[in-house]
Amino acid sequence: MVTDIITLAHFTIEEQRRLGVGSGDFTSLLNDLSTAFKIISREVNRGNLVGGLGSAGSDNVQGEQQKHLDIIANTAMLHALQSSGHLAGMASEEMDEIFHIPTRYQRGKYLLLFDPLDGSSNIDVNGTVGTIFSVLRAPESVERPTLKDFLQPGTSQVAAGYTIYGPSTVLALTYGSGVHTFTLDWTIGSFVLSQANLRVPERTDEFAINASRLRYLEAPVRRYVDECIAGKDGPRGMNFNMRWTGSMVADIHRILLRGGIFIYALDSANKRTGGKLRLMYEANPMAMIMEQAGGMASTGRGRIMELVPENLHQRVPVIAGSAAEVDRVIEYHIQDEVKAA
Ligand code: P6P
Repeated sequence: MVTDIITLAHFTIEEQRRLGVGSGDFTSLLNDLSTAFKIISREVNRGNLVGGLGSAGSDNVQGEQQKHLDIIANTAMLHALQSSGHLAGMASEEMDEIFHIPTRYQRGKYLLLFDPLDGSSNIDVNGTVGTIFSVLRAPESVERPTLKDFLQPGTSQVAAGYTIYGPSTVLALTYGSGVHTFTLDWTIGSFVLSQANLRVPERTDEFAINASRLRYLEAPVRRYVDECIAGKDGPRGMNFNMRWTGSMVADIHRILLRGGIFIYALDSANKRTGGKLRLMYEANPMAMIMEQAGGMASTGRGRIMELVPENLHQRVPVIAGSAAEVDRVIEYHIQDEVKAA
């Protein structure tokens, strides 16, 4: 029945009742987050019609060229969430420093970190992009959080997820009891439950890597990728397919739904910066999604969510997806270290 729908708010309230947690603050924060996602989806969908494409003529803290939509998405997040009354502060890939909640608004107990428009290099060619977010608890009785209050390991995340702006706008969300997806139904203006308690398929025949980086890879990762490419005549005895969209949200969402392994490892070209992807608002939230869906998320040498952050925009290697495949890459790292010992 078309009326037989479960909205994001309804699902969250029921889940909190089932889990015996929550005071409604979190449901209200999610509601404000969903407002930001709707605004960003609208702006992404209108693209050039509102002058949203192209470069903004500025660089972000990463030294990367900002697109108009990067700034539009960042502003949408700040404006929709600063007055929620549930945040003590925010941090964004697009801002050097943490964002303090203006004194005219009530503060709350959560910290929100986000990449407002991941994969935005694809936006000018109508590629899939997304918003990645991570929710932490602010330390008790902290009125005005400082940077150190944000630097918590991924295991401290209260909730995490992403919204992918593709043919559909889909929110993937976890607050520590499974991963659930919600599709934006524009006809009623609500995110509607599409799948509850998703599980990443344990095994896969797909891998995701930027193949132009093969020559930079460390031995264990290079071994894994070469074995996939060798196919059924190689050590794996099966053929693999490769997908790389240039948008982490799109690759992780595909892996969440049909399995796979996402690899942006440490390599000789990015070793100086520690990797490419950012720990606080890309790797950690995606790691929580993967682990809550039965997958894994590793640097190759350790669990991503156990890293103690040293700075807000810190980069890390990311090897995430189907457990059996991530496990194999970790095993190759161990074998490599034993050989080197
Ligand atoms: P490359 C987008 O810039 C991003 O941060 C991720 O979304 C994506 O997976 C990766 O970088 C793509 O990197 O080096 O292949 O362009």
